[in-house]
Amino acid sequence: MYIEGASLNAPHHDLLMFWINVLTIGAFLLVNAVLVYFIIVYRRRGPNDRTSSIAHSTTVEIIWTVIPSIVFVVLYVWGLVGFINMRTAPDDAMIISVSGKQWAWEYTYPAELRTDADKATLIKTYNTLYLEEGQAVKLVMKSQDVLHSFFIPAFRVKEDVTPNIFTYVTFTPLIKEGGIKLAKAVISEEGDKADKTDKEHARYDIFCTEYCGKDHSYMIGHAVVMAPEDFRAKIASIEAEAGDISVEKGEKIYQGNCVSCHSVDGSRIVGPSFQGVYGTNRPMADGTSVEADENYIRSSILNPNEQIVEGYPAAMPVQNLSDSEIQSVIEYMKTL
Ligand code: HEC
Ligand SMILES: [Cu+2]
Repeated sequence: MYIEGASLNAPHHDLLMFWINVLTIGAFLLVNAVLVYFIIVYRRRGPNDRTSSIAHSTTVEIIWTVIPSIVFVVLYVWGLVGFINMRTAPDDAMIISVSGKQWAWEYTYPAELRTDADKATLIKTYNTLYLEEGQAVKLVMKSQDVLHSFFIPAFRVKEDVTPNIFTYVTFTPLIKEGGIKLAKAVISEEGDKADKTDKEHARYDIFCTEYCGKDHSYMIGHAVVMAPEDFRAKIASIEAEAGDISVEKGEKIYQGNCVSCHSVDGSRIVGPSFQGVYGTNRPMADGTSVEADENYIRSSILNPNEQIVEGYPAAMPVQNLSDSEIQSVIEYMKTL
């Protein structure tokens, strides 16, 4: 009935939820059965059938006060234990910073994971959150703009993400069958676009679950849980990638993500050609003009609909590229 739980706390939540369902459905059926029974047995049988005036029954009142009270106290204590577990991060929890914005999630991993301690490379990913199996994590979260809410159903965690206040969730992720299936399904569907290394790993959905504007429904991501050695290797490759800025890398990204809409030979496709754009003045749809420098290209990639080039539709989807990828695209555009 539920998505399979994939964190250490999940079984506790699921069992409690199961019994709350059993009790509420049971109480509903009991109350309605008694209601129907009374309607039939005590129906008005004629014009002179008067209700006897019973004002009070101590026995009945004690029964219907004491029994539900015991049930509620049990549920309360049971829930409290789960809540305390859910809010207490173990001392060795890995702290990952989460930043929500319209409409993406950004994750920054702890500096201790760096293999090259001399360089201050930030290890960041967008939308995909990489986690180590069995390692407790604490996600410290904030929003760059409006109210969002971070939700990973499989881990049974959910918390609002607000501007100005840090909030957190903590859990210990596990590799479960449901997650492995999800990872495999994606690999076969998206063919070679999917990350082949995900094969042996579990992948779970992440949602923004607070309506946060036009593209709220696209604010989805994935948590990929990996065996410890694979996790280290993945983080090391993200670190290496983050330090790598080059024209060749920019050209590769262009071929992979932009070529369907932008040419490099001056011809018009869906969007303007990249040829000769860098450093020139670009006419905007609102009549102003903007110099195509690094900032302009960066914001064109991250917020495509903020500045629209004159004569073109606002048809460019948001490109979730990392900082080094954007830098590489800029270096590539300089060569055109
Ligand atoms: C689905 C089509 C589409 C894709 C894919 C796309 N773009 Fe665009 N892009 C457009 C359109 C349409 C415009 C013009 C309207 C606007 O300014 O948003 C544009 C405008 C731009 C501009 C401003 C160009 C100028 O002439 O001033 C830049 C820079 C840009 N895109 C970069 C990229 C990069 C980099 C990628 C790939 C990572 C990319 N785009 C992928 C459609 C696309
Ligand atoms: Cu959101």
